Amino acid sequence: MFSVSVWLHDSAEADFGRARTLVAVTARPDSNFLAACRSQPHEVTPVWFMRQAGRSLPEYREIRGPGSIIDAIANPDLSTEITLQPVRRYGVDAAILFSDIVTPAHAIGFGLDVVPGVGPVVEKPFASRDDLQRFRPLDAEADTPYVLETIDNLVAELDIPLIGFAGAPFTVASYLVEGRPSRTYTKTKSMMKGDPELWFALADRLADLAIESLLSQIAHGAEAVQLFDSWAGALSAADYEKYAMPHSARVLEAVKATGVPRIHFGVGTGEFLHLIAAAGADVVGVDWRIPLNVARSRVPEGLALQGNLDSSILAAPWGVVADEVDAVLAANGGHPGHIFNLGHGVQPETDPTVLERVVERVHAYRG
Ligand code: 1CP
Repeated sequence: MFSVSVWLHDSAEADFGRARTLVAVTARPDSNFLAACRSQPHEVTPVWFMRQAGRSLPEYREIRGPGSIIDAIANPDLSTEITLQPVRRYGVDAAILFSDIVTPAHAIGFGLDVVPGVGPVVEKPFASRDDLQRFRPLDAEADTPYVLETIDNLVAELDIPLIGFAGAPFTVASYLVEGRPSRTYTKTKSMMKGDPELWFALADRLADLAIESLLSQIAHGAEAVQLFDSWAGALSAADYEKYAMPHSARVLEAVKATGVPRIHFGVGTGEFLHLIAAAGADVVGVDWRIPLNVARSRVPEGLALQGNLDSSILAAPWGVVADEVDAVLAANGGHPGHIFNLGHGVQPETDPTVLERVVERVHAYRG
């Protein structure tokens, strides 16, 4: 199905004090998604949806059962099936691993759960220097064997690329510090500015977790990775640059040598898209707030864009949705570096048949 090549990873060595051998999967010549990630010519605009697995799919709700998503993630057969469900139904050009951005922190025993209908909840939020003791390096093979077994299953099964992912230090820190989803990020911002040394120590440990997790996912066959800094838009450009970007940049730099395309995404980051790009991305994720032609003017030549249909309009009549799909494609103007996606994740109430039609329409487009 694909060929592999072996890399020795220096930054990981620096980060963990030990050498790592990585297996980087070389591009499938037939993947429109990987070609678009590299801004290379290809036949059809590729499309996948953030949060395509789970949530809105009845077949997901049927097999998932009640309880924490953490238990589902720890079950490789179940996670494999959930990852495959949207691939079968929608005919998307990439699969995204069924896991969560808090999986590594949970795996090292930080003491968190993902509560249905709420999201990540931390038993004892990160608040002081003493809490740094609750971190240890992630050993992905030993701590998250279920994630890697899921990837092994998927790589054997899929004929499209699998996207691995991690949460960016800022976004994961926001859960650990606030203790639960937040709208204001009051504690996180207070720590950032009130005790920058503690903040940088926390963000540094979260960068380590993300690096180890991403490298292990790539070693097992993930052919692209996305760094989710979903809540980075809560920061001003200046604060993002000072307090968040250096840690994300370290993560993105650490996976660069694998050659696997790196997608970097945050909501509300239009005003500092140049920084999202400068952190070290091959593909910049764009939310629904700015058109792709404007986004393109804010990132360097040669970078691809991913986005950016407003997920909230998917409930509108089909004619409206179709026009919005066309508007996204028109704003891209036929640039080869475009991966069609939503501006953020699929919302739980989305009718899956609308997403099926979106995929058909994107694939039928000849720009
Ligand atoms: O079954 C459930 O418990 C439903 C909710 C759910 C699901 C399906 C959560 C809880 N996580 C997930 C899976 C998940 N999370 C995936 C798998 C792939 C897919 O669904 O297609 C991915 C990529 C994530 C990543 C994730 N988790 C992000 C980044 C993506 C984004 O939407 O910005 C974030 C911010 C989280 C935290 C999280 N996990 C779950 C929820 C409800 C939340 C968000 C909470 C909040 O609003 O802060």
